[in-house]
Amino acid sequence: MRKTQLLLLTSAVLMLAGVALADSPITTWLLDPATPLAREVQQNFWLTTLLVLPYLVLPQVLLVFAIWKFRESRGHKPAEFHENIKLEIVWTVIPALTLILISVPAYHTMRKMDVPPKSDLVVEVIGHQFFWEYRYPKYNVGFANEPLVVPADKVVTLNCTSVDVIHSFWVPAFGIKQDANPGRITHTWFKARQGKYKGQCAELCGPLHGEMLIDVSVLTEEKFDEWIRNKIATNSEQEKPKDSTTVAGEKAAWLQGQGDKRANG
Ligand SMILES: [Cu+2]
Repeated sequence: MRKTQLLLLTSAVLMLAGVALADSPITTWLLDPATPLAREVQQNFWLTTLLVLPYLVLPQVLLVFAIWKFRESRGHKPAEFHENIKLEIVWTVIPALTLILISVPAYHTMRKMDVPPKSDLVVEVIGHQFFWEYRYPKYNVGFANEPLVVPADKVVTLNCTSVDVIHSFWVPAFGIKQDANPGRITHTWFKARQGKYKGQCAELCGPLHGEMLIDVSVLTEEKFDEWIRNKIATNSEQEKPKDSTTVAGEKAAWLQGQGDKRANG
């Protein structure tokens, strides 16, 4: 018994250490949301959890109580009754009211997500099998398979689309997850504080879906200006920006390299 407890404790400690040491894990949105929208998502999460918790606890308590209170010996004749209209109305109406309570703030948040406020920067996000391409129409800059770079505390609107299948742009710390559909443009937005954030494609889009990661660098305004100046300069130095076929080829080669590394240990 002692040994099992020790083993359980050790694995729990190791797991916590793993979480703490991991390079900015994708799951921090719940503890540390990076945008006002993500904070609302977090508040909705806790409100929902709190409101539905009684429905988990109460039946379990009643079940254990009934097992203990109404236990009888073998051969006992069971009671024969069914239906209780009043009780059934009560246990339908109360959960329905709970759902309404949950839905009000949830709809409020979803409306905010759906309607981008006046944006400071618009970025076009284009999904490819299996990487993301970003274009900044205001600066005439575009690139693929590199981190998305945006200024901090500014409203950034993303216009999402895809050239092949359905992808989904998901950055949990920003509280956003938006489908990128071929032939359609969808919108999402965020206003993030400075930092580096991770995300990934959230729509199964093919064999390398799991490698379709997202990195977002949120820089101070000065740093962003510097970055965009550099980007404009290098973009015009090149004869023409890489087209997506080149990037797809590079990505395939890179993935092949990763696979070789793994295979060779
Ligand atoms: Cu994808």
